[in-house]
Amino acid sequence: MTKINEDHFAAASGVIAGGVNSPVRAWKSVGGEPIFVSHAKGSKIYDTTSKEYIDYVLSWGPMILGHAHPEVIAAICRTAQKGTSFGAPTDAETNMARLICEAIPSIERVRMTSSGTEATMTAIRLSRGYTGRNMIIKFDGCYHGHADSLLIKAGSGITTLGIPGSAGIPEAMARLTLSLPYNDTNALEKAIECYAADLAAVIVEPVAGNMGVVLPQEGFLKKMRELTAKNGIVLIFDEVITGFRFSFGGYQNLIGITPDLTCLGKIIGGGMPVGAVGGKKEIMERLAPMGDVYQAGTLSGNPLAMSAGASTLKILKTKAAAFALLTDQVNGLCREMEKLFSQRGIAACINQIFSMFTVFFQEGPVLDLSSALKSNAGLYARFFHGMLQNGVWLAPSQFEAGFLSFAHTDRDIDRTLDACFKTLKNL
Ligand code: HOZ
Repeated sequence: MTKINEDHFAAASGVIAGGVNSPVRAWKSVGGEPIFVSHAKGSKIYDTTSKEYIDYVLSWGPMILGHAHPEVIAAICRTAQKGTSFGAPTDAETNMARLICEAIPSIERVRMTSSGTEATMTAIRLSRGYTGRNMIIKFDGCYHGHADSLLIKAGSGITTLGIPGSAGIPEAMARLTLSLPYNDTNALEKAIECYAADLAAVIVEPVAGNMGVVLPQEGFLKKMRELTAKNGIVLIFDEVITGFRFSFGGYQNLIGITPDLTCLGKIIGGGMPVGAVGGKKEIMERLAPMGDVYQAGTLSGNPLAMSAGASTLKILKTKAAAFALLTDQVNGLCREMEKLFSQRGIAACINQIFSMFTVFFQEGPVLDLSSALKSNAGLYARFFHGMLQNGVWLAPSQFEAGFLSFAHTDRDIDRTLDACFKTLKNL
């Protein structure tokens, strides 16, 4: 790492708590000090010394079109000329809501927020208000933002830092959240049998992306839908990461399972701060001002975010064939990397689905948090630094997802494989 980057972190640490505005960025689990970014374009991100990296973090998922896509930037600039926040309704919000409702049929009504955390927090409150019950089920290693009810055995920074949860959450609150092993249908069945009358919601990442990528096993989500429907429990799909990442719509469109509520974020903001909660009209209309469940936000439906999001979604709508090609490209990358690991005799397994992947340093399979935690995080850290030195920017944690964009080229893939080859030689 260059002296210049160290200076940036030292300066930040003097005024920002921990030097970062979100914990995983601090590189605590891979060691060293975080590289500061100056700009990004397409598939590349640049540090403050102008060193170029091929970016597989993509702002943790949103930049599916690549960084600074010209149409998205033009839309933001046009909008900015007319004012950046009104705190009053605009047609841009209706336009955005229409795009979402058309793409994801389970969403009959939507409410925009400024982050995924606000979306999941609202979904939980709404479920509690709607059912008149208090308890919720989540799954170990799933991360649904940092609202109190959802930080129990959470993935992302909580898993990265190896901490059980967060201080500051009243025990009485924590007791209302049951966290079960991901993919464990029996545990879910038992918990619902025991607590059905008290359960307001089951919330799940239908593809887990915050303990590394973990795929739902056959029948897990289907059974979840059956059990929740049978017991009057609201099923919430957290599609903040998966929404519009695999196709124009949610992962739910592809698997034919209809949740009651869906949380969105990331891609629908085109790189601007956005979240959304949507679902059945009957539940959504419990939100104030029509209903008795309160939720609000000065910057909700912000014009800049709406223009970046709508222009991103409009471009994605035209990319049905390109989504398939992107998956082929990621498949190719992951299979070639697997070969390199095996040639070097390094135990690694790659979980991949469409354009999301994680290299776990272990034999696998990785099906839940406890199996993810068996990974050799120290080896991941050395791999991360080696790749970085060779111009590839991966997530600074074993327990996060990698992403590709439509801007990644075959040359990027070749360069990544070359970086991988060089890194593994010295691992
Ligand atoms: N929680 C995010 C990853 N799953 C990290 C957010 C950030 O640091 O920007």
